[in-house]
Amino acid sequence: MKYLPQLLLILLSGCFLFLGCGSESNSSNDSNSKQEVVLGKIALDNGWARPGSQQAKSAAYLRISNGTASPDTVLSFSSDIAESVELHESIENNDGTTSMRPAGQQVIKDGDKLLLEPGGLHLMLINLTQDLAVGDSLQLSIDFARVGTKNITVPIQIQN
Ligand SMILES: [Cu+2]
Repeated sequence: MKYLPQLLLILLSGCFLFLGCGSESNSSNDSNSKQEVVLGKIALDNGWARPGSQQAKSAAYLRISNGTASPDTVLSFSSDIAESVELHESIENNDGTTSMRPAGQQVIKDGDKLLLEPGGLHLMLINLTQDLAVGDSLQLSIDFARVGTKNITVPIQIQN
């Protein structure tokens, strides 16, 4: 009975060593796989959208600035007032007219900006669920591969 406290101590320290090893290996696993620390942030600003009628289309514009230390990819767009949102680019045809086509997935390098503005890249808000008049606002959600979903509320106006 005299040695019981010592025995407990040995058992306990054995436990701590074991736990210590366990948690160490866990944390190194995390940093190798899923856990990723994002420094800086993705900023959305200069947003606005054109007026439109229910069931018709509108266009929205904004600036996306990648202030993080790594490139990020824009995966998809959505809005609270449109059935779907597509990224388009305006192009000038050979006959001088302009048209637009879906733009591919955009990668924004660290420190870089993606500009969505009239005559260039823009968001097409398809099948509006309500009328949009000057003075109204709508919400845009943007899904990024690294930083997740970012939201911005933009005003309805005629021109920026
Ligand atoms: Cu378009």
